[in-house]
Amino acid sequence: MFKGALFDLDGVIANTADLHFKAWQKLARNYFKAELPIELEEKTKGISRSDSLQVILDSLKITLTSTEFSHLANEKNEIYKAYLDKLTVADILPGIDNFIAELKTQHIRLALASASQNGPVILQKLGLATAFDTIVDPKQVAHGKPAPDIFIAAAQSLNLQPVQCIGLEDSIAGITAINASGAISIAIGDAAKLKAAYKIVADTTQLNLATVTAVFKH
Ligand code: B16
Ligand code: MG
Repeated sequence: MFKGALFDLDGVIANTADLHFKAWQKLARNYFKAELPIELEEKTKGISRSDSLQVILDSLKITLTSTEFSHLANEKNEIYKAYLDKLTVADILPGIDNFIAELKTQHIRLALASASQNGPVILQKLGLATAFDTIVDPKQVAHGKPAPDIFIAAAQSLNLQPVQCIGLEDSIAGITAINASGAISIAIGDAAKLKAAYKIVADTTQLNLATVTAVFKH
């Protein structure tokens, strides 16, 4: 039986993944009069704000000074935070509340392993601030997803080894990170995209103790 659950946030606990891309689209329209190619939505999922901006600039073939880069990254965050204003408990993805409750009945420890610097604020708005034993600060890890650092740090924060944990993710970068950490990866979303995961469920309603216990053979 596993002892820890390492949760991604955007796209796993709440549907904020959509809001991130909406904010990038608005930024690109405002500053570059550009429409972002839809494939950038997946390419920016799970990776840090600055890595996402770089992916977008590369796609648009735009070079910025470091001052301009920081300004745009901050602007995107302001747009995103305005979207977060409306976030409430009702925005927790279906099934997540029950899943967390089930994990707690088994004394499984929970860590947040989100790339988002807005993670603590979002958990507060969702009424989940006390649900997690630990929250990893993404600024404190050397390499962002797809590197394994944040999942290794999340397991360590629970005094566990990654192999004693499951990791839950909606992004390709996140699944790569979990696999490299040694934890058992569980993907939520499109099976064709997330095929590197150990187990894939179509949506959060399918996350439950029985399903994740069955995949954990340790
Ligand atoms: P912020 P996750 C990630 O969150 C998002 O998937 C990604 O789109 C975003 O760029 C990143 O957080 C950084 O977010 O700008 O709020 O610090 O999926 O790892 O929970
Ligand atoms: Mg995510």
